[in-house]
Amino acid sequence: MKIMVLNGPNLNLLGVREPGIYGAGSYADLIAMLQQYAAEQGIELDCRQTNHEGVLVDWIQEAMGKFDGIVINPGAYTHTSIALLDAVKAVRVPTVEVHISDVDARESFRQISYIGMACVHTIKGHGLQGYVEGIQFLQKYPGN
Ligand code: CA2
Repeated sequence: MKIMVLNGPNLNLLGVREPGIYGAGSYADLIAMLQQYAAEQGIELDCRQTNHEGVLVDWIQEAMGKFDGIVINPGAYTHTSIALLDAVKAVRVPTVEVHISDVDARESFRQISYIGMACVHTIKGHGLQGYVEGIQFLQKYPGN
């Protein structure tokens, strides 16, 4: 099983700032934890981070026909990007949206997710563990 894990803008700064909201774990810690889980489960993970919306669109398209699922934290593009929504709709690769923080308990502008309208599942407020839960959801997803 092959899963693409995508992180959007500023998530490379995890652990560096705002630990009260996003926790103390760094981006490197997150990837190490996910790769360890994947190795235990025999899953192939491809983990990528970018600050650029179009790069996320390119990567989602790349997953088509090559990956069994996508776990994505689109960062702030969650709340603005119809391009990401269209990409997930187009590729028909089961996609789980993950947010480290509980976006529903924050500013009202964080309570809209465009990409979420095309995702098979959304996980919010479970910290870095939410990414593992996203992979687990895809492991159980019909057809996988
Ligand atoms: O809770 C999440 O995972 C978010 O997707 C994170 C985004 C935010 O815009 C979304 O509303 C919710 C922001 C990521 C910024 O990450 C940072 C991490 C450490 C320090 C500064 C920013």
